[in-house]
Amino acid sequence: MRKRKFLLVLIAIILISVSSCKKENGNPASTATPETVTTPTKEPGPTPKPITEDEKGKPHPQAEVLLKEDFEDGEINPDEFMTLYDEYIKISDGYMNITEVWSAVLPQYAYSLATLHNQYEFSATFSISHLQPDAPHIAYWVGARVPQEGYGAYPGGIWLAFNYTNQVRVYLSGDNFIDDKNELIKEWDKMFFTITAPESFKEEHTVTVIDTGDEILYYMNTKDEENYLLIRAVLDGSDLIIYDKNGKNIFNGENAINDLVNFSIFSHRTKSHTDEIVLKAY
Ligand SMILES: [Ca+2]
Ligand SMILES: [Ca+2]
Repeated sequence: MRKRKFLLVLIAIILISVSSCKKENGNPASTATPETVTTPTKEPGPTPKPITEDEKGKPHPQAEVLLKEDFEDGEINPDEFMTLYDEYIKISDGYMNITEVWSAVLPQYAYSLATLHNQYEFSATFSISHLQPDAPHIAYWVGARVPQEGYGAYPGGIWLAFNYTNQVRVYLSGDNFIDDKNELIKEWDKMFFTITAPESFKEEHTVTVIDTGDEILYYMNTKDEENYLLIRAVLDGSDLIIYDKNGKNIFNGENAINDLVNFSIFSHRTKSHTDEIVLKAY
């Protein structure tokens, strides 16, 4: 018995050393990892505050407010927020009302993940008074990694689109959706799947989207929970893996999400009433 164990161990050692030799002598392309080579010699730069694995991806109690617009002064600070089609934005009594056509609002910030901050937390507090069934894209979209154009018609972002029901659409770009004729869907307004939120947006809620660099998470507040997790999207190279609140895998597909951090709200042909939008970081 002992002899056999010894032999097995010996075989394992030989196999390991053969495979490591192969790696050393093998394909040069597979050994080219400049990031790991240059990291130790880098000049010491700023580093974000420590964050635990448990804190990561959740709204952080000590997150710093970077930009905030509560509409109390009747206008949107153009140094902090970019607006698209602002002729449809009407501000009154501390609310931004967008009740016809569409508009979008984007925080303007020089994001710096991993050097200055661990994560960015973007939230919008809003309700919807457009109370009739129509197309899924008639909604209030909250986006992360949004393209420079800032709204849903351009690819690259991940968006959750809210309406007066509990049905929330998760819009994704990339070759992820096929129609009933088995053809690839290319129209921006049809590239989605549906999840169910615990409460509708007839009443006001706060939606918070967090970007940690490798994960994008959406939360909303409910009667029972301050931060109810709607989805957790893991950006794993070319793969996009999405989980629900219970950790159940609800989507797997192509990761066609932009690399650069950028957020937006895009009120599209609905009637929306926004109390405030806030960008935080930790
Ligand atoms: Ca203002
Ligand atoms: Ca307000």
